[in-house]
Amino acid sequence: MAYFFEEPSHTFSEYLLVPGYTSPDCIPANVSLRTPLVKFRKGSEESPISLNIPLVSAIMQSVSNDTMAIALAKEGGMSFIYGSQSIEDEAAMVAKVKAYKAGFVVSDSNLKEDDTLQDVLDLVEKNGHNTIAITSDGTAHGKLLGIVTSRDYRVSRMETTLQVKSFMTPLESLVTAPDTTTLKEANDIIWDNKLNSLPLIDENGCLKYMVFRKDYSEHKSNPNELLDAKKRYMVGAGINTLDYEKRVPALVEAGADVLCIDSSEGYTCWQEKTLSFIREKYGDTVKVGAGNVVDRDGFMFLAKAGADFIKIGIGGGSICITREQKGIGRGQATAVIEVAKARDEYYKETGIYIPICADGGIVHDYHMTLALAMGADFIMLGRYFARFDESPTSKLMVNGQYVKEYWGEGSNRARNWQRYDLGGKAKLSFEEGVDSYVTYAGPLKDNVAKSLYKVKSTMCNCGVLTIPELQRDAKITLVSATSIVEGGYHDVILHNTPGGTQH
Ligand code: MZP
Repeated sequence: MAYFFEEPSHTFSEYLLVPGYTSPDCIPANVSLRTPLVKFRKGSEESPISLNIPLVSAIMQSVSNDTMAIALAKEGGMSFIYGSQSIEDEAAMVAKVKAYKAGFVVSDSNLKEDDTLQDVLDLVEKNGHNTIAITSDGTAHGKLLGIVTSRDYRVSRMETTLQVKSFMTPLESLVTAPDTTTLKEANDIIWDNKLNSLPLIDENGCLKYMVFRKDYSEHKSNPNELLDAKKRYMVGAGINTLDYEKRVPALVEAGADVLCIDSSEGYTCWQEKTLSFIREKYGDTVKVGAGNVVDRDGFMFLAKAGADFIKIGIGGGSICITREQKGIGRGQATAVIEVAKARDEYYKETGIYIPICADGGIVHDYHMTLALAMGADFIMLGRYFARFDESPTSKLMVNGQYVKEYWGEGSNRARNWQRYDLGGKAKLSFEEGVDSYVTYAGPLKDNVAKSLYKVKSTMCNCGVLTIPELQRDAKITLVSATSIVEGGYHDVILHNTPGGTQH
């Protein structure tokens, strides 16, 4: 006879945290959200990679590109660049993150000398940036000939057909510096010469980077940045169980800090094969997560197969229709609770702590706190990050409201059949995800700060200052359907519709 779980599976919205004692030092400013990303011998060593905040962005086309990765690493989390693209394109995105130097900007607004004032106006309108580099070939790395800023032209007094060379500030009147200049030196030059920007040029006079005055304060205000030993931003990358023999070396070569097998279901011989390939080729030097699983058996299987972290979640993603299509999955809270128990059991037996990640289904900020309290070490989010400026998709106006596009990896749009591979033909047989919109929410930095302030405040209510303390001391209660109703506003007439109840 089939095995029946005794309890129904539950999701985050069915639980609440019950406060613990809050002492005077228990304030949000004292809370640390640092958390391990990959396995380690707990008690005798630190995790080789830790996150400064417990958030990673989903391995999805509509979420994690190089722009997202840089923005999230600035805040202390990590993106996993999507694997449903060519090996070359994915490796190039990883390489871009690793090459990014905070404060050093590859100029995105460039023209040639014989372009016109109209071209300048069009470019300012398109990119929203007022500083335009004038180079020999109009590219970001051509020979620098001059700069145009809004101080160089007056639209009311000049013909829009006027050529750039007649009004740009030419190279000989510009302050520039060699591309070997450090950020600190560049900022000193900016201050000493009262500049707004400083072009850095190589020995052939080609433009490499721009350093902007306004970025200096922004750079200083990222105390949580997630950096590698060479002070580069850290980034993860998705792989699949089919082309790993080629994809893994390319991503490692490009500088990926961690890999993760991206699959809707991870308790499979294909994941085991992929993990053994990595272990045989690289030993423990290449870190790789696996998943997704939703119970003890799945966790133990991937732990023994050598995964560095294990992801939890089937069917809970906001764009996911796996449960409807195939009838597999489990309420995300129950899955996290059971896998966390298995993780602790495995640690007791072996001394090795394998971090676990709650992937998908986070709707409210308090779900993050619950996932951590239930034992997750970090959280993967798709919909949450898709709403921000930094996600790769278009921002559109739909029914008078700004939205961003967000589609599942199992949707016809993404065509990521590798993620759903069961050893069959190379195609997507049926969809397991939808193509949708999410409400546009602005910049990642502001939103993450707000969400994590809530997480920290709740941790203070629970009387804890770290994630391990939360996992150890949290008191969690399942709530009845009626008390869920009691949790929202009720029995009042609202002045206006409250914003921000859903994120
Ligand atoms: P969410 O944060 O939008 O709720 O969920 C994101 C997660 O959903 C991803 O990290 C991934 O595990 C999962 N996902 C991505 N695409 C699909 C799909 O098309 C999916 N079904 O379920």
